[in-house]
Amino acid sequence: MSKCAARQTITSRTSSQQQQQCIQFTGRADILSNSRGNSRVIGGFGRGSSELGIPTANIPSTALTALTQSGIPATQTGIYFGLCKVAGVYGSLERREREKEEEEGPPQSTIVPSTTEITDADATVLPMVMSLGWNPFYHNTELSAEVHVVHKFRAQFYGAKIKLAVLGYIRPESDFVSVEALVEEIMRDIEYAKEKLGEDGFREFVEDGFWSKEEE
Ligand code: RBF
Ligand code: MG
Repeated sequence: MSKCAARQTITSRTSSQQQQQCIQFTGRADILSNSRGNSRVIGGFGRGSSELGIPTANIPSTALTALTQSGIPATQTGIYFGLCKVAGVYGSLERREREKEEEEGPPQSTIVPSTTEITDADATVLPMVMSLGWNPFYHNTELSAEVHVVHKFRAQFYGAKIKLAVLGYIRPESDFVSVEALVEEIMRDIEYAKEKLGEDGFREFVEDGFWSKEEE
């Protein structure tokens, strides 16, 4: 399989109208370590783990460009599902104070490098759900891509390389009345993703050569 084959069976959780669109936008997003080194997991808004209990790997905006160039237009914001693999060395995250009180977007942070490798048990092909957009619930002013990996990792993986195959569209982003309602919706996204990834046409991607390919 060289590319995500057109799968006529892709459905959205929300409406049949989306159905047409997601066929068009499924594609492989290979954003693993390229020569610009811009595909490492960075620290984000700091809400994923603490406030929602749903940790997300934040994809740097530079890598977002690669993502959008390989099939997903930046304008097609929403929630997607697919597979992902985290590998290589990781470090810890050091937060810097905000320069200005009114500054928007993610706080400045630095990854303190280390030589610790992701364990083999964590470096497997895993299900993921991805949010691409503006997080209307939080009124973000910056486009962001965040990946929640459906797996219990043994450690945080800031700075690690992440490889993604975006396989389908789930729903558009929405606003919610509460954090609980947002979390509930994300839980439904995860269930939907697991179900879809077990189906013919998706299951095969776990074995794809894409995952073992060495990157430059
Ligand atoms: N944020 C929203 O404001 N609206 C959403 O519909 C929404 N859906 C999400 C779905 C998934 C699968 C994930 C991982 C995140 C989603 N988020 C959404 C983003 C969420 O607000 C964000 O991960 C946290 O605020 C941490 O930055
Ligand atoms: Mg996060």
